[in-house]
Amino acid sequence: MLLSNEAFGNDFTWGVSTAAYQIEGKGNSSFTGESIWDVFVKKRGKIFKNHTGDVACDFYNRYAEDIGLMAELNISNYRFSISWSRIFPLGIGSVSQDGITFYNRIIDLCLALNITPWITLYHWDLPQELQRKGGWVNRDIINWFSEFTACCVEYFGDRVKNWMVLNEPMVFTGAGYFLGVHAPGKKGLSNFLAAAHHAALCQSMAAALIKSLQPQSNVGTTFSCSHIEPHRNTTRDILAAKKVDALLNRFFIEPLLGLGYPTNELRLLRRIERFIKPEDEKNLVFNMDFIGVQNYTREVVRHSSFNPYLKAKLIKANKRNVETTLMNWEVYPESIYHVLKKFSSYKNMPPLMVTENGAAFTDTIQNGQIHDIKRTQYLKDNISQLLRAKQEGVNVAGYFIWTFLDNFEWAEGYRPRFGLVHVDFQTQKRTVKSSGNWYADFLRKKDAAALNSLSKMSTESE
Ligand code: IFM
Repeated sequence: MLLSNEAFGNDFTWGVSTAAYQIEGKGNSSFTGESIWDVFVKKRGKIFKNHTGDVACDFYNRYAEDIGLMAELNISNYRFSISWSRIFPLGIGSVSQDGITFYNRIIDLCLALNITPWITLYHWDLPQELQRKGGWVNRDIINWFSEFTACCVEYFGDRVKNWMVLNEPMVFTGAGYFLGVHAPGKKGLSNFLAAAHHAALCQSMAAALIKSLQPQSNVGTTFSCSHIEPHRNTTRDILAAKKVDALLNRFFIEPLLGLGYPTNELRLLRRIERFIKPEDEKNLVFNMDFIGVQNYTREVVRHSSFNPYLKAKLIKANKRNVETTLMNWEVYPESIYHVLKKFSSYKNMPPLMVTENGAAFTDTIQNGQIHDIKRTQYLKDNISQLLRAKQEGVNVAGYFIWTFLDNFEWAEGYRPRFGLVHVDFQTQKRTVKSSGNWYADFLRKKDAAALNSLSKMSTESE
């Protein structure tokens, strides 16, 4: 069956996503403050081959060329994040006009090229000055984040309507404050639970703040989600899968919907109570305009007595004899369908948007071209599963590919490439991959369909 965007309707949002630290590089701005990632990448052994985001895709200097390329590829929605330390070099206090100017230029160029900007406020690059005070573990982050949010709305809200508060709170609190494998490299249950609770509060309270400052805005937040399956159909594996589901999928959405943290399935979450103040329960709840779900794979889970917290273990994809991406994530397109069904089954769930989906595979350049057949197939299969969910009544309103440019993939450095556009990190040359051309073509058909229906309307009215 030929996959066409027409099946999704004319008001469906199609786009691409990026994040500041992964593409911008420091640029030549001497007014930018340090972020926790600037510091973390300098610690030896934390990042693949000690790569850093110092230059990345040099988007800071090349944004005009890149956004121009986006327009050439018929991409009409661009989700990007604001680097907090470019706006507030010290995290709070005085605003850097240089940072404001940089994002103003991006927004203005997008609008001039008919690309709608979607801003993510926090995609993991906390100002280092705030980490010195404890970062997400310090409850003062609620005030710091409010100041940053209000500043972004004040400077950009005259042209930007679409906001995403956090990118994947489970990942930045889990990897950054429990496992220590992402910035700021902190470990332990107590750090994690404090950071997670403060992130959950910032998520709802910043959304409420945006709405109060800009009532016509479209506000959401984004969650990493995976379809979870037990390894075997045994009571122990089923229980283990439920616990992992509570942690990976339910932890942040349920308090936002007024259901509280999923402590029944995951008793260790009860320890979060010591960070909860009386007024928090109501402050955790907010009626978002949309919920962003980000899906790449599924997880298969078994019971394990070696894991003291969860009594569960994820079975890595390379141990399961399945097709994998360079992240060692199983290629399993049905996951996006299951995740959408699961999220839409909550009462009062606002419209869903897939705010990230994509894959890293080995790309080879032959005669100056990259035929990334696997990535193209991955995208087609995932979009087909999205359509399946939509046709079964799931209220899903958009889809953003992760990502536009090959970029800095956090602890994995530049090794896994997710982009629709290849970046030669020596020369900064951009080459559109065949997946990028396929997406352009897929989106172009939408224009053709719109033109057809317009010409049909004008013929009918004659
Ligand atoms: O690159 C990341 C992104 O920053 C957050 N979501 C998952 C992507 C792929 O790992």
